[in-house]
Amino acid sequence: MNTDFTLISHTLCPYVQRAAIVLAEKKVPFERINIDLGNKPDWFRAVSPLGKVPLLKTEDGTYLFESAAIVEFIDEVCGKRLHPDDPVERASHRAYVEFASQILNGIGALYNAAGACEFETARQALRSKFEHLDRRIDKEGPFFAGDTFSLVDAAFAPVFRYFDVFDTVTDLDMFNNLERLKRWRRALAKRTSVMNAVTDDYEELLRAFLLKRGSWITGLMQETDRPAQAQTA
Ligand SMILES: N[C@@H](CCC(=O)N[C@@H](CS)C(=O)NCC(=O)O)C(=O)O
Repeated sequence: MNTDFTLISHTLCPYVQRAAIVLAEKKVPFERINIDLGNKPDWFRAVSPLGKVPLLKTEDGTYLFESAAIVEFIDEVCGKRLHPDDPVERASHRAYVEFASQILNGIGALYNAAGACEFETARQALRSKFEHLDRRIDKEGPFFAGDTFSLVDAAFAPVFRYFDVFDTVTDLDMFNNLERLKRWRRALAKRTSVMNAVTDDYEELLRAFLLKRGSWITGLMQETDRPAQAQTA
């Protein structure tokens, strides 16, 4: 098994987490290099066609880009397959990995929303996608396709992680009454590969990132933080 992989990363990137989770599921050791996306190094610009992370540097020095291509490559060359054998099921899993990417775009729309209306529109759009997922995921769980962890799980774990921080800021009513989804979220949060895909200071870094947005959620965070600041003053 190839153990000479380098994952070019950013501390908060959910797409990087997908690759880190799949590498961990396959028990493949890898080096992780975090780069500053606000000040991209020249070497990174030279090897990243879209200027984005993740990149996976393989043993022969090839830089792979796009998380979907990267995780499928890892799945093909390392250990037991996480993608289903059945072609229809596999195509459906690929589509739900893309669905997770669309939800990540929706999360971006939520945290970038400038005002209450925009925020509410983004919230509702996300909620309806989660309602669809709650109907689609396996009835018994705990994962997307039942008791076997798949690439769809690796794509959704970073999605749910955002809500661990959002939940400390405001009640988004995102998962209320979506019992299968809540069970899935809990199962993913307990998974070692998922826990280790970010550093211990992830929540702190995400909070700092959100506080700098100057968006509607930034205001909500400042309101939530105010009583604590007043107590310590
Ligand atoms: N479709 C890409 C999305 C990757 C992506 O958006 N990465 C972000 C960080 S989470 C990035 O590198 N952004 C830098 C930029 O756009 O300049 C994938 O799946 O790998």
